[in-house]
Amino acid sequence: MKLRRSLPRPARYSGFGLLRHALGGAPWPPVWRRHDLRDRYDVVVIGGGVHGLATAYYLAANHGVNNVAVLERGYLGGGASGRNTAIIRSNYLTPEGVAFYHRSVRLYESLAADLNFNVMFSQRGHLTLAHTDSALRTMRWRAEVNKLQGVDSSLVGRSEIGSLVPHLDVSDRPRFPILGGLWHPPGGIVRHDAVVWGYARGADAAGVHLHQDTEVVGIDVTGGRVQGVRTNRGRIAAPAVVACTAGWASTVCDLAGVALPITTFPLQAAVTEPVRPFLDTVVVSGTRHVYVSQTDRGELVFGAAVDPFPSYSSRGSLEFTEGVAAHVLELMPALAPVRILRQWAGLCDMTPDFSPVMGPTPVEGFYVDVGWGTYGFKAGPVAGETMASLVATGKTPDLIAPFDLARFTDGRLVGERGAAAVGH
Ligand code: PYC
Repeated sequence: MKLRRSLPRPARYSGFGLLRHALGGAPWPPVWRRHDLRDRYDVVVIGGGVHGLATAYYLAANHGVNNVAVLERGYLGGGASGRNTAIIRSNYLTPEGVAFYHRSVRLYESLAADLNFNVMFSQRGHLTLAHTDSALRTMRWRAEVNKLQGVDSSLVGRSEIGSLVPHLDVSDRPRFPILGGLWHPPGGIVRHDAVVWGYARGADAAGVHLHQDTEVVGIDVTGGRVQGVRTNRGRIAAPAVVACTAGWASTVCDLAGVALPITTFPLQAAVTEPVRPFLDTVVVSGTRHVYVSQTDRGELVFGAAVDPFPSYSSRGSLEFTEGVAAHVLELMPALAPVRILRQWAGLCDMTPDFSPVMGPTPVEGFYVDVGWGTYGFKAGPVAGETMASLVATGKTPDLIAPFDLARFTDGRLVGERGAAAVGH
């Protein structure tokens, strides 16, 4: 905390300053700087998404470690951080998952103030619909596990759902009528680019080097210890290397000889033309394989389950669009005239238990923050905070101890399938 207060603050704008930039043509100062690649850093973070940037930021802010490089082969936030549906929640199923994501929601709540950057976190509430008795049973279970950890979640019935989201069809007409739901008021959505830019700006101001267009092509390991990385711009020596990649975690970790139990699947999402604000909750239906929220611009964001086959493709498919439209219309028939504007896919590194892989690896000095499946964006802040603590102190924080790589060989899985996302 003491160190955090002594961090240099990024530029702050007065109302007049904003006007001058907006109307007067004064150039905006860059949010982060370019640097030459040093041939040595104390920590190299692979991946310039929210996890990598948050890890670098908290290394500097909480531990005073700022001789840090974040290496991103494309542009900051151009991977999974820019290809998600920006849903934030902590209503998980396992005590380990709930505690972990609860901390993330707490960090999101103060993030705009901490970073002096408006991340547009809107805690509008998150509603998961149950269309079957077994789904209701799982939701009751989740609600109880949540409450035990101080997380606000409860089971709600049809009439309450009808008042929470008036456009939902709560009648008996649909093929799978809504029977009830899990209501989680602290859940919501955030502006994903703003989270990336806020962490990038904070890390840059603290002295971290952010290197875009810098691809890691090799990880040097000698005698079981990491020595550094090789990039398309040269070699960097580093006693600590942290893999914070999503979509390519198994190929990146393979460079260090670390095998991961990960299979990569695309997940598609779409956005509609803007319509008047009418939906002020996030609505999820596992049975219907769909989730819907409305952005501040009025667009509806639709997401689905992962595609049914592993792939590294991030192209959209007509099959997805047809499926998601049909499922949304079953839930909200009034949306029939609304047109889909665009769609995208992100890559999801799925683990067998639907929980991430975080912590040290058999290669000394090489750490992983991977396996983020369909739940990575919401975990960015807590993943950064805990990984930074691990790297700086050498001690694994309690919050991430259950997610270690060894659990797959020791048989200690953290089965989060029932709450990780929809319909996998
Ligand atoms: O876990 O909330 C979630 C989620 C939303 C979209 C994909 N996963």
